[in-house]
This record gives sequence, C-alpha cells and structure tokens, in this order.
Amino acid sequence: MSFKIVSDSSSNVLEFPGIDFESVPLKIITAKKEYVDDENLDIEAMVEEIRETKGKSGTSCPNIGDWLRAFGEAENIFAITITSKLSGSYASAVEAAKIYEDAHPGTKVFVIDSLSTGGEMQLIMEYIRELVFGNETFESIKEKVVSYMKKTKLLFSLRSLTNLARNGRVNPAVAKIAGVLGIRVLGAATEGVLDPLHKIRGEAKTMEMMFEEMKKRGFCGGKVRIDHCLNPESAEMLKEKILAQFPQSDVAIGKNGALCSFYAEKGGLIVGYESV
Ligand code: X90
Repeated sequence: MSFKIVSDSSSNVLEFPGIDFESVPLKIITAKKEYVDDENLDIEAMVEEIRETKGKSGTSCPNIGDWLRAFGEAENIFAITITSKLSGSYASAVEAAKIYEDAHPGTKVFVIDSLSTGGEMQLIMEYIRELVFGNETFESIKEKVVSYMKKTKLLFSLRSLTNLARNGRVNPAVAKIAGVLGIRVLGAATEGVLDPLHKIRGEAKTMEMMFEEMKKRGFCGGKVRIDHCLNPESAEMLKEKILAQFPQSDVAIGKNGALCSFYAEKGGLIVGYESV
C-alpha cells in the first residue's frame, strides 16, 4: 500500500524526506506580479518588493485541479490544509478528494483541516509519517491523527498586521495596535482564527511572553516548530529559552514560505508546539 502526504504551501514545507510528498502552492498576487509559493521563489525579494508596491495585494488558494494533480497516483493520501476559517484551500481539497476517490476506486483520501498553519501543520505531517513508518493502517492513522491534533497548538508574534487586515483576515482595530512602532501582537490560533492575546514592546519581551504562553497552554517539553520571516534572531532566542528549561524538547527553526511570509510580514514568527 502506498502512502502520500500532500500539504498546501502554508505548512512552510517544500521537502519532506522518507515518504512520498507534494506541496500545493498558494499564490500571492499584487498589482504588478503573481508569486507562486514554491521552491523557485525568492521569498526575501518578494517581501521587500511587496513593501514597496502600492495598491492591492492578496492571495489565492489552490483550486480543485491543483490538488488533483498533487494527489498523482497514490493509493492512500493524507491532504492537509491551512485553516478553513481563513482560506478556501480546505474546500478545494475536499472536492478534489471526492473526484479522486470516484475516479480511482479503492483509493482513499483523508483531508485534514489544520485549523492552523505553519509549524502546527508540520507536527501533524511528522506524526502521520511516523505512523506510516510504523505500518499502521489508513483507518488507524486517521483516528490517531484526529486525537493528536487536540494536543498541537500554534502561537504567533507579528510586527505588522497590515496584510491580514487589508485582506479581511483580522479585525482592523487589532491591526492598528500593531501598526505602532516597536509593538508586537502575540496571539494564538483559536478555533481556526487569529486570537490576539497581548501587545508587547520589544522583541526580547515578546519571546519571553511567547514562552510563558506556551507553558500556560500545556507545553511541557515536546516538539516545537518555529518559522520566522527574516527574523532568525528571535527564533534563536525562543529556542534557547525553551531548551534552557526543557533540554529534552525537540525544537527546530525554519523559514516561513511565501504565503506565511506575506501575512506574517517581516519579523513575524509562527510557532507550532505540542502540549500535554
Ligand atoms: O486562501 C488564501 O488566499 C489564504 C488566506 C490565508 C489567510 C491567513 C494566513 C495567516 C498566516 C499569520 C499568523 C498565524 C495565524 C494563525 C491563524 C489560524 C500567518
């Protein structure tokens, strides 16, 4: 039996060794240009270009055909998407799954609404891969993933919420707070939407609060997946704090892909972690 994991590019994963994998890109669209969130894109250049581009900019999710192409020829597919509360990616994937299963009798597609993005999606994908390595059946993996997802969480810290507000993904009043120089908004993904928790001045203080929130929400030394947008310093700061108190925890730092970079903007951090 062959297994495949397919995720949309909001997971910030382009390569996923050990198992058949494909990323389905979202797109970032400005008045001047369209950016495809895949391995050919220079994200740093994109972030800078968008800061300098006037006019409307937004994003678009994969369509049904994009998902179908990514499913390829696999027999058992786990497809994971960014939160369905903020994107149509999940709805497209669900339609694609129906078409795929009808066209290829005997195949199975399980579409997972992460109700989140970034590092939390990575944790779910890593867990699926582990279960596949353990020779679990499709049905048993499905069941275990659903219960694992009760323990995965996501926090973020953002210096600017301009792109989120402009595209109707966050309350403009919240975005205004972050517009003040030096202020970061620390928030959580709650039921699939952005939940602002604190406004904090300065990066060190923000990382301290991030760690405090993680612990308050049940982090006890499990896995942590930190993705940053042009801000490796803060990611390192957070990692050190975590390891100082929980040396056994598995902490990895990565970069946000184009979709998460567009919304998290320069300096933004997105942190997926396991809680008990
Ligand atoms: O379909 C589309 O065009 C994509 C729209 C995505 C909108 C939200 C992206 C948020 C990305 C911001 C920090 C983490 C927030 C987590 C909320 C669940 C990154």
